[in-house]
Amino acid sequence: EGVNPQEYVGIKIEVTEFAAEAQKVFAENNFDLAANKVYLVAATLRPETMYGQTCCFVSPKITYGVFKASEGVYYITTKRAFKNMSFQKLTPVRGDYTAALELNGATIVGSKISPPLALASDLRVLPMDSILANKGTGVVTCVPSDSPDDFVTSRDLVNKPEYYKIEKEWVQSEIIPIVQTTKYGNKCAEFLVNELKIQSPKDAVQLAQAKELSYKEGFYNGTMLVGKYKGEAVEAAKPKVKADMVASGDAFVYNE
Ligand code: A2H
Repeated sequence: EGVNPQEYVGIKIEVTEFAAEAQKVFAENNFDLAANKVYLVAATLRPETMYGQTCCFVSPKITYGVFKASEGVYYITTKRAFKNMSFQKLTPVRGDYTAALELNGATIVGSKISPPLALASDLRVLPMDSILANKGTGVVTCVPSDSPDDFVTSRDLVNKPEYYKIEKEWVQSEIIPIVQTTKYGNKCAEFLVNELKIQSPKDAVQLAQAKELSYKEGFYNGTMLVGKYKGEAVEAAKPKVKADMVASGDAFVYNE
């Protein structure tokens, strides 16, 4: 972790139906899923792109905690992230980060979700091997129009469903344009992945470059194509979408 604090927006993604494996773990821990709302909390730097969500990524290599956030409300994040939240007045008891139960990422894959603002429906939790355990919440919401990592991971999932132990149908194939850019069109991520000839989610060096280029172009030369701030510059729309999501209770600001 660097010297400068990083501000993320924590997006609350409701899990509407857990995968069978996960349901078993909840039952074993006497956790009543019918009586509580459980959200995956995804850390993002691009709240204005949330219209384009197509799935939510977790890592099969990460163990997540299910933590009480308020009465009847639980968050799924890494222990590290919830610990940080507990010192930022985002949880019921300062410094309390005891999980109600733990779930391996692999057991959550296939769960049905309902992400805020998403234009697509019937979305699922899918695996992403490149998620880092020591950044954000360990949960990444997938926006394949604007994130090169999300685009390449989604493409790999469609091409190798057996390898990833998923159903091909769980991957949303349609990419909805969210931001119009000057240099890279309205599917920035796909454009840059092709331009830089990125083959796999493991091409970390080129992906970092694509991420940098798409982030800058989207922020400084992007225009919203959808939503309440359609037609506005991304630079202007971004803080407004963030504020709206925080006000509606769909998101919160989280620092690390
Ligand atoms: B961003 P930074 Cl549309 N491991 O959100 C790997 N990646 C992670 C992560 C983790 N533990 N936690 C968050 N991230 C991703 C949206 C998005 C993002 C778009 C475009 C670019 C982009 C949708 N995914 O990120 O290392 C999250 O993906 C590129 C800047 O803290 C988060 O924002 O700079 C971003 O990486 C945080 O990256």
